[in-house]
Amino acid sequence: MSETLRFVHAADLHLDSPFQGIKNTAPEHIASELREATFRAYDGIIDLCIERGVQALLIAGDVFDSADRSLNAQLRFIQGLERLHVSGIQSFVCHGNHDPMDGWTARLAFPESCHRFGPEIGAAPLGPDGQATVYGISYPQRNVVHDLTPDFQRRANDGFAIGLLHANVGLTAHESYAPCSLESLTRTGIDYWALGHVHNRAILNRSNPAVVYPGNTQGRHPNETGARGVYVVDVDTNDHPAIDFVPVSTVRWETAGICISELHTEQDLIDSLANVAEGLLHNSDRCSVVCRVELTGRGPQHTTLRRDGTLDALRSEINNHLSARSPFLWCERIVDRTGPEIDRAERRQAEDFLGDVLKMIDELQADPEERAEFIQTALGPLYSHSRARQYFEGHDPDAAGLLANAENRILARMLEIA
Ligand SMILES: [Mn+2]
Repeated sequence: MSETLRFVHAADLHLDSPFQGIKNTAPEHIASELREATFRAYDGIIDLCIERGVQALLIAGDVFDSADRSLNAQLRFIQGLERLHVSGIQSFVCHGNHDPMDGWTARLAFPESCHRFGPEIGAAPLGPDGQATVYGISYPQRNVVHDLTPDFQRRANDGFAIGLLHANVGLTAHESYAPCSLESLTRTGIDYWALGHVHNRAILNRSNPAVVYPGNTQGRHPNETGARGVYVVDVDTNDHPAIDFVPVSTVRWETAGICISELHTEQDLIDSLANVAEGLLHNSDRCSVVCRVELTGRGPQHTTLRRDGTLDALRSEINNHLSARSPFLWCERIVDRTGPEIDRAERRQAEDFLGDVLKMIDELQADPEERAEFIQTALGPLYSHSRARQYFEGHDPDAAGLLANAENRILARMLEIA
């Protein structure tokens, strides 16, 4: 390649995500800001492309949150592409499992500079002199169970070759979303794999070929924490890509933990929660925050936390102070994993049933392998259940956490101090 190339690689915009869970509990201004969040992130990407003077925007699938995409989402998506078009920036789009081609699509006019890939692998030139070529394919329907990469093959006069694909690299064998491997991606001769599907950003390989997931552009639930964004990619004259993350999300999901062992009064508990919430908002780079707080440890406040209505009252106390600010913080949930204050060491020494249980738990906690086996046996029926198992695929249970939780429940029941 004779000239340098700059593009933005985005994926998983999930435009018009409903944020269903929060919508029902949060005040109107927060619900509407969340409803707008995926669009604001997208508009931020368009601004970024124009500010950085890139040649192209690549979007690797899941543009829309559902196959039954709203007209509003489609119109606003095109508005962004139009802004790029006016600035002389090309766009390349493929669709994934959330927005496959058999979903409802309005017949709308796209700008000429936008290339949308169909259900067969296609190629399109990038740049006025064909300095790069983009290959891509869209999902015809939600499930694509085979590896699509063998049909991608670069040609000699492609320039810098980019593959735009929604796919699962190197995960479980039973994946329904175009499973492939680093080896199969490398065999194609493509220089940069602009992937989508995995929502946490990851650079699986930096070059020859670069294999990159930018992650989603706006977190949508408690497991999608922190800043979310896109990669700006600069390809030098030796075809080496420099890959730079730029956040675009306007609302961040965060989780925080508080240990109650040193909190003696209810006021201590409230102050500690307020400090943690202020800290999250302070460190959010001027983004709004939706947070979940987990309370752990043993202490005198456990009995207060177990009283009806306590968790709701604590949550309201935080939200009354911080949800009206701009940027706002909204505590969506406080999870109580605390235990009663007891002299555990003494109980453990006792020659009784509870002493035996605590000794057994300690042995399991000290041996990760035994512990995992014990928990797997206990959860076996759930993991092999014909309907439940799909929700657990690829998720190992948090054995230590489950066991600690079980201990707390056993202690609470047996000592009747819940
Ligand atoms: Mn997705």
